[in-house]
Amino acid sequence: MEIIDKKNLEKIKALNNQFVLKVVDEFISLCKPLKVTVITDSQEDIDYVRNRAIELSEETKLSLKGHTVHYDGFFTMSNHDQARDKGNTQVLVPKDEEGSYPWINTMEREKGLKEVLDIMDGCMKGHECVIRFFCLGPKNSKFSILALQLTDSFYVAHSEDLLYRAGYEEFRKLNGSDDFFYFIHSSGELTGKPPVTKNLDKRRIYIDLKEGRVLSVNNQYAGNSLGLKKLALRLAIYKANNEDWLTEHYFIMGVHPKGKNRTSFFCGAFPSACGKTSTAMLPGQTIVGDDIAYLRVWEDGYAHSVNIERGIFGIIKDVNAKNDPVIFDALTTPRETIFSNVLVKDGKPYWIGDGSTIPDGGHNYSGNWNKGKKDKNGRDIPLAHPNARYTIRIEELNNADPNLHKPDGVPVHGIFYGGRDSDTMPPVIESLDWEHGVFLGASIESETTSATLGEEGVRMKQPMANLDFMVVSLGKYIKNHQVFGNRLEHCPKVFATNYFLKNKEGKYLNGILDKLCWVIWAEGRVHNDFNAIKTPIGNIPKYLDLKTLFKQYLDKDYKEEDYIKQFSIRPKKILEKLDRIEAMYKKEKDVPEFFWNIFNNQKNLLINLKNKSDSEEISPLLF
Ligand code: OXD
Ligand code: MN
Repeated sequence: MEIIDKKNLEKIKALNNQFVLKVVDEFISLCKPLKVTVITDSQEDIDYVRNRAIELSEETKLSLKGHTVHYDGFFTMSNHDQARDKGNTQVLVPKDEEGSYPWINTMEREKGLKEVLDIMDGCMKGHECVIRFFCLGPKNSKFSILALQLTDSFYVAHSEDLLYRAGYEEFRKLNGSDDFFYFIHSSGELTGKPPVTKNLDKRRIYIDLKEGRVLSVNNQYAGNSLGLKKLALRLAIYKANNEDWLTEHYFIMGVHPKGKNRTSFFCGAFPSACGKTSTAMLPGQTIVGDDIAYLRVWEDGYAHSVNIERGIFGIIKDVNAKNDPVIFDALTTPRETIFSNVLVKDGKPYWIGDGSTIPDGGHNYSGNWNKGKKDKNGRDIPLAHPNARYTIRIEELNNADPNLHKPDGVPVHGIFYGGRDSDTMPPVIESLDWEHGVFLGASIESETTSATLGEEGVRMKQPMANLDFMVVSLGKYIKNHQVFGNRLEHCPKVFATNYFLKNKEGKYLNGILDKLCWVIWAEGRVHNDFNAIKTPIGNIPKYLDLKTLFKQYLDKDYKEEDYIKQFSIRPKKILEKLDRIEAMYKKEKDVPEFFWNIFNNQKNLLINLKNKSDSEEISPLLF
């Protein structure tokens, strides 16, 4: 502890928590930083983090007040640190469990710890290490979990300040308990200016369930580095699924139908880069959260949910004034905002699909950039990375929901599950009941995107958009969903959405803002405002209801022929999907019976439908 000066050590000691001291001592000794700085909830400390990120060139100021840009490591279009690294993310398990979960990367705990602790030995040499305390969830709330972060990246520490609630004072209230998560992160050896991680081959993100901690090294991309984001998500999934609540990859939004004087709250899980944030930020609605929620059965008979975050780390690609007016406005006005992996010219950020005229040159994640620049493998380097991001606070937005920090959270009236599916499912369907809703969520498929490393456009299974973070068996997880809903007096209605349906020529069948109509329709269904058409896979909207909603909300004339194309049921395609689902779930040991009952029932109904008609697409008007 010699390297922590008296003032900083006093800040830790004031917490009266032996476990905090132990963790700090252990990892400072291992990582060997030059200096240690402890950050409390004081404005002075928080400003220090923001300023250090700039002094160290991890962030650079842009023209608009409060705006900065950060870059993550980049060597080539296929070797970079611009997305989540699923391959090097491992869940540490007891020896006899290694390799026994088909969808989870597991490694024997002792072996994994040895490997990562070896890599971490001296990883902070020459760096300043910052110690931060946060609260995952609202303060003074039954939902919340505290988190301790050690990192040598001021970009990470600054991002967490935008994204999470400060928790130093909450740690004081712990009364010495060791009931918190902790995260040790190091960018490792750095290269260049701005400084980026050099040894990407030694990037590791190891999740130690037993200790409630994650060790992450040789990376900067927030999905890998920020303890409180996807790393805490995994620890919380483990905790929730071994208790009686849920941790989900959900946004939470308030839906405000015109002329109704009511608010309904919806959660929604979509894989990364599938329209999740842009749903939560739809015009006329309010946002509670865009990424991660904790849910509990509440005294009023509803499930209540809280956003464990208070900010957004959103994908910036295709955010423009036309398609995402609310987000675009937030990003083009002065406020504390970190842009990452975008193009900068004369202090202004540019990104793919921003609707502006792109300059021919500037600075981006590959250094100096000119139109036509290629990596050393001859691949085009786009002006901004497709997974370039922005980080902002929700409470500063005009559309922030007033319940964001409410310790009781908000009641959940409905849940959406969505994926990137070009040819199988209609834009929106309503489940027949809760268990069918769990089945729909568990059967989400989605084509891969640039938010994770690897090839794009490959169809993958994405149960509840949570498979990347799954640290318990899928069977147990699905079962917990079933049980959770069955405990509720007021069960949320479940909807499956698909914003990405295309025609045979590969053209999208819907406009980007059409999702507003699906959301408003779903909200109306919760309150019995609309009738629906029952099909074997669930209930779909009636044409005339949608026609009215399109006019009212988007001022669009929604044509019946478009409705028919979008809402036709495709038994052949859906049966193929069921085959894929079957193959997946057959590999799991403990899939609950209700899942197979629904599966078999759906399959029979679809086979009947297919036998009745020669057409691959059955018009919604025929049901
Ligand atoms: C995210 C992700 O950043 O899911 O939210 O990748
Ligand atoms: Mn996410």
